Amino acid sequence: MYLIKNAGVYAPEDLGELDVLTGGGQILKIGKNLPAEEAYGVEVIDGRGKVLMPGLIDAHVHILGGGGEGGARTRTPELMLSDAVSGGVTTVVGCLGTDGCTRTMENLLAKAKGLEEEGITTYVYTGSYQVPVRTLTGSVMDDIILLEKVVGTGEIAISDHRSSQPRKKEFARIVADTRVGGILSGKAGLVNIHMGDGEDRLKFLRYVVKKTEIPPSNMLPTHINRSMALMEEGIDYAKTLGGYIDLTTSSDPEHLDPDEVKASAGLKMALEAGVSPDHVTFSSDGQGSLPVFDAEGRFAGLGVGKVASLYREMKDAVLEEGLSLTDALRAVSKNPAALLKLPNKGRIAEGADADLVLADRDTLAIDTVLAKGRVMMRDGQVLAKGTFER
Ligand code: FWO
Ligand code: ZN
Repeated sequence: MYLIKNAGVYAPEDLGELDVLTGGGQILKIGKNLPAEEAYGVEVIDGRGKVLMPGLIDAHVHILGGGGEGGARTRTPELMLSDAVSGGVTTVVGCLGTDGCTRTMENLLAKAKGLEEEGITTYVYTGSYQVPVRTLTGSVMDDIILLEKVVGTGEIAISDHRSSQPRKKEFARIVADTRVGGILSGKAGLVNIHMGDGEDRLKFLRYVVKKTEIPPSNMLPTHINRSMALMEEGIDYAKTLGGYIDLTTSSDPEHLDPDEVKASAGLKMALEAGVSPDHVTFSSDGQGSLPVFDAEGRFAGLGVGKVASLYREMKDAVLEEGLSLTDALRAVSKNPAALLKLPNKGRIAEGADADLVLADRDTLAIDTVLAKGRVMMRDGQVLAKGTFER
């Protein structure tokens, strides 16, 4: 049991300076001057001068590794536990990307189970870029209903030279099957959609919202900040159709697309344009490849996404863009939790999971991280290492 005393609590709403008691993997009590019952083995953590935030939720991580667009030597490495913990990320949703052949659903599920055993909370999307969707059971709906960790489908590529060039009705069918799979299993049924640089941009999503009975909350287009044109269309989609947009926080200066919008700047742009603060999320694309192709579509090099970029962009949204900590935190806690239908994640409340990040109030440097009530990082040092990490 841990009693975090006198921290500024951002749930993500600003609750002021409070004590938070955890035990059995949950947040048990939030209040003023909670007594430290040492007798029950309560360990006190001093929260003075610090802010306490919900553990971050990263809804797009290539936990198995991804890449390969430059040949086999460019297949990226898998996620290590400390990559997530050191970035304050306590929940991840794993996905496959371009390579849905050598990267398999069996492997993805095993990696998700491994990370769960090591101490963080994991889910996965079924499928990869490709259409028809490469599932485990042979059906999108069955994968979601029958496989506990499968919360949706993705990352399905559209408007991209690497997509399967699906037709809009094929796309609508994937969203429909995913939605019903979610309804029948009490899970999100969320389609994570990879947006490329193609000119059709969000046309398929507009089609689903306007021409079917499916609500926009079953679709999350990611990489919206990969160009200013897509950023602007994403803002319009969110404002006029109530759509949700996800900004990718990983970027590799060496392979930076000149037109790319930094996620923290994109969040400010969206909020200033009048997009509802509940409709913008960040995700890292961690361990995914960040490939660059030239005008003729030739591979021109690649970087690797980092889960740590999620926290960095949340921090920059506050320290560089001047957003409130609440507005910045929503994008990595409450909003992904709502879309993923994870009621016990992404918030500091009694009964919620004890996924918590304690950071310096001024620099937002991470001090302590709890995942499912276990201290994974303390005084800035990662304590919980993955099985094969030093
Ligand atoms: C983005 C994942 C991209 C993989 O367009 O989609 O390739 O399979 O590992 N990454 N293809 C990166 C941009 C948003 C910068 C992926 C990657
Ligand atoms: Zn992608």
